[in-house]
Amino acid sequence: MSENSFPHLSNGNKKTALVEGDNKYSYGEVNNRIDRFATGLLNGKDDLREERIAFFIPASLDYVTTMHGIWRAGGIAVPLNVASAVAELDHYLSSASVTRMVANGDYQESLRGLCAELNIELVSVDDVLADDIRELPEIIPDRRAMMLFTSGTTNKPKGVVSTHKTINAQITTLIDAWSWSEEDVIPLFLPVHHIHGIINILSCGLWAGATVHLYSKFDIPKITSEIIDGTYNVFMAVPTIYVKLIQYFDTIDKEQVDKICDGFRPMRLNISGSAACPVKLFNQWKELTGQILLERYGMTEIGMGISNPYDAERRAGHVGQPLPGVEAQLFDEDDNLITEENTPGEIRIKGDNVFLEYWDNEKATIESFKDGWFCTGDVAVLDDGYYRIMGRSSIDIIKSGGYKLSALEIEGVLLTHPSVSEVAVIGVEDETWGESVLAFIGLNDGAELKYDDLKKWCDGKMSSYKIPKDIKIIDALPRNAMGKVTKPDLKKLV
Ligand code: MLC
Ligand code: AMP
Repeated sequence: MSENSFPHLSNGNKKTALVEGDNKYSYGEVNNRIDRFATGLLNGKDDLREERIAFFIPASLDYVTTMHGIWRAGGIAVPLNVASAVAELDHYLSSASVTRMVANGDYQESLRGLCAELNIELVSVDDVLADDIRELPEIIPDRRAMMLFTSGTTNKPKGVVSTHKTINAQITTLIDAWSWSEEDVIPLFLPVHHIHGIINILSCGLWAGATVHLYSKFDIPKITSEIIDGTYNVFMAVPTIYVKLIQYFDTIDKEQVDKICDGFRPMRLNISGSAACPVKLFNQWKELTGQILLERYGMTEIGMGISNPYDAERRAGHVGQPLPGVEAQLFDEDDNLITEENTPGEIRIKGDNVFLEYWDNEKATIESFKDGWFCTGDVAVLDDGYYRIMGRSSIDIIKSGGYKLSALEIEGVLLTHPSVSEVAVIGVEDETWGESVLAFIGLNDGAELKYDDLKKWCDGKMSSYKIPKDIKIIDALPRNAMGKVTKPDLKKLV
């Protein structure tokens, strides 16, 4: 695609694209601003030639301007988590060789020291916006477009690079499968450094000509008051959000709960994804709102892969069937294709939706593909025609609140605490978060460690959702004959 193929982003289109607080912006206005931003970024050059430009901006008009401006000018957009700790940012910026950073106001101030240290030019959106628009480069679909950081089975997060073609495929399959249209109005309150917020909500919304309401965080009172007013007809969230809404209902009076549920009832679609939606939650939501949640399965490297149908049975505890244009198959540990039902295997994916590479990490890229299939590390069965996710092949990957966390990354940080001699991190089942982080810690001789002190110490070293929710002090970690910590044995201690 040429980036400009978002069909509704065109001059003169008066339809409202974005709502941010009391402000509304039409597709035409947004389009013009993107062109001005792209022109400013180019600053006389003909093409950014895949320069990595990071931005530290919550969901907003400025976020959209920056993302699309980078795309149109031929750069690689690197959206960052505005809740990141400085130590995490250092890794993202260095490993992506970022040369420019876009941030406004207080966010900009918080980055000044780090950007100076890394020799990164720090600019605001207003600094970049040009007064007029110059010719922009022609972008061929195979060009790199975006890099998102994902935690995996390695210590530090890897940069997942997608091309314009990847992004196009990820968006258009959902436009059709979920019947997006110009009539749609959706709130975006998920973080905008992950595909759930970026692709499924923001990009699909803008591609379809819908209206996207932008929130910098999940603000329950504000969002539910719009729901009561009937503002939205589509709602997409991680399971934790549905849990938090139900928990909120326990804190307000019944009349108010009924009003909110009546606001959800007429919506055309409620979606859950990014982590398993428990059957209990699926049923509770149906009971409360009449909505049959559409659960789907995706991953940073593939966008959405498997989805329950829009027009047919949405089955609790199942993620559905491969989306149009996506091939999905299960393979056993010897790489044999599994064709029969109810036999667990790793989900492997092929299609234009699959990412190009891990940035500057050929080894990891090669290792994550087998015979052209991307190996997700998720284990599933086919159950009466629908995929059901069983879990992950790696115990070191934790899904908490919809965030994918690496146990190894968290262990790496905790090990630098002066009292800690050894540590093993696992995910434990949690009703609110899906899984929560638990750290087993061995202490140095004579050392003591209180949870609250450790929590405080972790501040600034990792994002808050990575900080263990609990710790257990242990004399010695269980190890096998090779000296490797046996995490399944730790799980038994919980
Ligand atoms: C936050 N807290 C946690 C936590 N996250 N505690 C345990 N486990 C977690 N995971 C704690 C904080 O430390 C803080 O504690 C308190 O909760 C409030 O923090 P918060 O950040 O204000 O929480 P809240 O706004 O309620 O966040 C919940 C959430 C958020 C669900 C809105 O986690 C979220 O946006 N998740 C979505 C992530 C996402 O988009 N994933 C998609 C990835 S893409 P204290 O003590 O300081 O008060 C992908 C592919 C696909 O997965 O298929 O989509
Ligand atoms: P991320 O790397 O953050 O994109 O997270 C992708 C991972 O989220 C997948 O590999 C799965 O483990 C998990 N995931 C996404 N959707 C679902 C779902 N519906 N059910 C279970 N796990 C899911």
